Amino acid sequence: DFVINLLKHPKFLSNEYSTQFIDTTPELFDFKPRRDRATKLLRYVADVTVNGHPETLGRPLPPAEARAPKAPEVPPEAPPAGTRQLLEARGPEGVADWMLAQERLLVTDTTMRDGHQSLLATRMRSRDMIEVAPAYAHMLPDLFSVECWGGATFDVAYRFLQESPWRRLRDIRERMPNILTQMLLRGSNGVGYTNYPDNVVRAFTLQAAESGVDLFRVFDSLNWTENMRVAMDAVQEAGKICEGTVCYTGDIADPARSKYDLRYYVAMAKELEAAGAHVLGLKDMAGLLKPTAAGDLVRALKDAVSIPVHLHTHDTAGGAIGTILAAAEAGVDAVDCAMDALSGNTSQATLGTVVEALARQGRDTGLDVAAIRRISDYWEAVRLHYAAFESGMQAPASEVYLHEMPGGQFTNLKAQARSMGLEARWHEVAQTYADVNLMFGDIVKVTPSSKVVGDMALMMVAQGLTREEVEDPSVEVAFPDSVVGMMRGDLGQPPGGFPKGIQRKVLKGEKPLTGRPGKHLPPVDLGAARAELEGKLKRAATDEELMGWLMYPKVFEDYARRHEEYGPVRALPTHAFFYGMEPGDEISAEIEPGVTLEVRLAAVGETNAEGEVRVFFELNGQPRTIRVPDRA
Ligand code: BTN
Ligand code: 3PY
Ligand code: ZN
Repeated sequence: DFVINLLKHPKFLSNEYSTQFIDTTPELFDFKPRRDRATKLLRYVADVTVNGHPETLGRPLPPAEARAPKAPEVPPEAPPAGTRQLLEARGPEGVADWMLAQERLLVTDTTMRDGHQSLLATRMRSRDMIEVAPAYAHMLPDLFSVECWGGATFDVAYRFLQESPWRRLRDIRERMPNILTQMLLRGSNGVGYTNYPDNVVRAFTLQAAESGVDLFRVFDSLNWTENMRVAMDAVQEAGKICEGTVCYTGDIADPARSKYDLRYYVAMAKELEAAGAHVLGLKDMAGLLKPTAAGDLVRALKDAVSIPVHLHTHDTAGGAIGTILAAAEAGVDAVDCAMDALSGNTSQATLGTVVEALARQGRDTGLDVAAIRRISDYWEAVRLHYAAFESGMQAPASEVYLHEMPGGQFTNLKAQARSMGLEARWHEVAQTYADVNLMFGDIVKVTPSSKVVGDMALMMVAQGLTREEVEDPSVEVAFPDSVVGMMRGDLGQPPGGFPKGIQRKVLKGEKPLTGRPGKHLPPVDLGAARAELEGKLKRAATDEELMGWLMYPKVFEDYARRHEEYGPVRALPTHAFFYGMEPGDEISAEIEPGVTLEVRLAAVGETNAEGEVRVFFELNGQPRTIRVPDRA
């Protein structure tokens, strides 16, 4: 290896070689297979410093005043007991009974999952969450739960952030041992975009429980209870809290949207209770639930079921606080909010504001507003570093009542529109999204059904197609694969089925499924799958890795390959991860417990004749030089 490195070295090739060269050129010792983690990380930082990060190129930069976020300090002793200890002592039914007995309004903090999914295209890195987890444990032990896993965060962690979602979960759990961790699970779609075989859904759910999830909010993207049972059963098998969830769409007060009326929601709530839900989730993923409707709906649900009701809503139109206060008045047991600095607009209602609104009243949350402000200050500093992923939404918008896009989809769809050159035509995309919904029979739009509607809407705007043209049997239309899959029944069945005309046109004569997709998908041989994965990795795979690969084979393989090349980039501060370093910058990266690298960037050289740049670091005080290609 040494000789090969020497022979290939540009200085050697260019005759600048002397005997001193070997001593002054440490990269000669960077044998590829044995390259250590520190060198891999330096290579990553050097590469991003020279070439930029593909995800942030051309996007707005963090403001100059952005500093390293500093989480509030916590005392060395263990944090006070919380809901997590309640679950351990009394089990999931015990937690549900306890919820019903509380007079105060229970609160979930969604900042680490839906908050950044809805505001920052899901791009928040684990390090920013893990650093503040102890502050949550010590300063807000009365939170009901912290939603920190699932939904889109799973694949984004592997795909764009080059980190393991499982490791994130274990780290948060360890540093926040007293508050329930909560995840969003898409029923038979797992944390993916289509149905998986039943045994994969079960194994994934059990693994999530094992790795640290306490409360599972399980939903189905077409509100089909049948398609939620495998996941719900697995949560119960694991002894964790099963929040069976009904998704809210339309408007119960609008007779034109009678498909989704009060009776519809009550009927589904009863199905979920009968299916063994410990808690009933009411998931208003787009923020369509208006205050008066919230009061009526919560009263009806509380009458219909005997399990606690947990409300999730979004502030897209600016009305979430009104919805939450009306629901609290009507007796809802728990609600979701996001820390102030990551709240509002497509995210959740503002946590501090909800707490203040209810203070010294019957439903006082008991949460400490000073603690909320301090933790929110931390999130404010974190958010600045994600400027590249801001949606540009400047104000709440009642347009959501037209398009009904989930908050968690909004920033992602906008980014997709931007990449297709359609950002300036956003309001057309929104109108088309609404048209597609009606063309598909007025369906629940939440991942993955919302992605299908979004794909179709973008395609129609890009190609200038109207709903009438798409529905016209004589107009040739190339439908996106996701649309074909949904019309075929791959995601299950919406109430009343899909409209026959459009279904026939999309399927071109193919016969749709009407049963549960999981019933037709053959089980995966997990032993054989592991052997295949281990063959690709050329090493043993953990159970977590196997589950990551089963959910997202290609995304996981790419992640694993990059991990070989760049090492534990999760340890880098966010600014260094997305922008590299400037000469004089110093960072710390804890690459494993107790092993911290202190990195200083000394200088960046000129691009040489071979198109390479030398980047000069100090690593724990020792000089290190890294060469990277200049691809700019
Ligand atoms: C990603 O692929 O989006 C995240 C992993 C980082 C890829 C690194 S960034 C430095 C280097 N330059 C690239 O274009 N890719 C790698
Ligand atoms: C997701 O599934 O990611 C969602 O946020 C749905 O609201
Ligand atoms: Zn949401």
